[in-house]
Amino acid sequence: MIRRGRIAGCVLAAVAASVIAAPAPAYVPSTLDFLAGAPVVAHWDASSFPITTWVTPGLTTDITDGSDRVALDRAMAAWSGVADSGAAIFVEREQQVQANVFDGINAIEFSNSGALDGAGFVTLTFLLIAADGTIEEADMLVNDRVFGFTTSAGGSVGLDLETAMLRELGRMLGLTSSPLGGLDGDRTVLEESAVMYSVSRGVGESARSLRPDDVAGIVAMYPVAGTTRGSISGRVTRNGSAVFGAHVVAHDPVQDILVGAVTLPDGTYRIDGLPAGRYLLEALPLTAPAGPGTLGGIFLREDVDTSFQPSFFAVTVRLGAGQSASGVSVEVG
Ligand SMILES: [Ca+2]
Ligand SMILES: [Ca+2]
Repeated sequence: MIRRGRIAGCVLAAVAASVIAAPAPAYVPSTLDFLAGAPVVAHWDASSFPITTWVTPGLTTDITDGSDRVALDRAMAAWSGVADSGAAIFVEREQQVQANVFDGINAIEFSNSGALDGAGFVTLTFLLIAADGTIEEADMLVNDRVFGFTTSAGGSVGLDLETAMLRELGRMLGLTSSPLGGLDGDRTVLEESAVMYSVSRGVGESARSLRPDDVAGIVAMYPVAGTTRGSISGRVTRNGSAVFGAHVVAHDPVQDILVGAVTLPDGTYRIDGLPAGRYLLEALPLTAPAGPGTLGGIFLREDVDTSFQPSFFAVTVRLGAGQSASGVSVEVG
């Protein structure tokens, strides 16, 4: 049985797109919520790598010097080059393609169609997902009609294409929005925020390299044998009962690492893909602009608890290479 999962992409400001597919952990793999039973985590089979894509010839009409293709290739190389992850994706050819057509081709379509007039999304990713969570195909639609793109980071005109591609490729690989990040006073995205942060970078902002949360996410989804990364797991409770939807953030201030996960309905969380380090942990409610709705999937359920007080864990976890720490739990108020 094949179900079509549609995952909202890089939406400037909060546009509530219809979402079938969606996730679990601050990096969050896309999950499907069939309501009965456990969530299904969307993922590519290891044999799918490297994923081949076809892209619209010449990519965006805003850029004619070929730097747009370079930007896309660099974004693909960033995901493909993560040590400890088996994920890989590349452009096989430039050819006219259509996104959201499940034809066996992973298409990246830059569209200038008039049908996009007034459309608020920058990019959308469409995943074809089998009932067991296996991603069969991924298409990306880029709204070249409404939005201007640039390859000059920090420019005052246009969205940085490499930044947009890096984020949306994460969705093609099976990650969804991460709540790990924040906005500063003038509403720009904080530098250290995950590439997959719920709020995408706007004009003049860029994030061309993966943050530790993004790296942990792709490693957690597609680990290679012998990885030296470890995990921290436990449970968040309130008055002894499970807290669903708590964002648990592991922070190593010395190495400047921030990686998070979100608790499941039973209150448990698991942060995989962690480098060795000394981690402080905090449980935070999912709040705007990275509220539960931005994660989709099971986090659209009504029993996500967003009303508890942010709480530090009593313990600091010293995690050695490849080690796992379990039972790291906290009671929140
Ligand atoms: Ca396709
Ligand atoms: Ca354009």
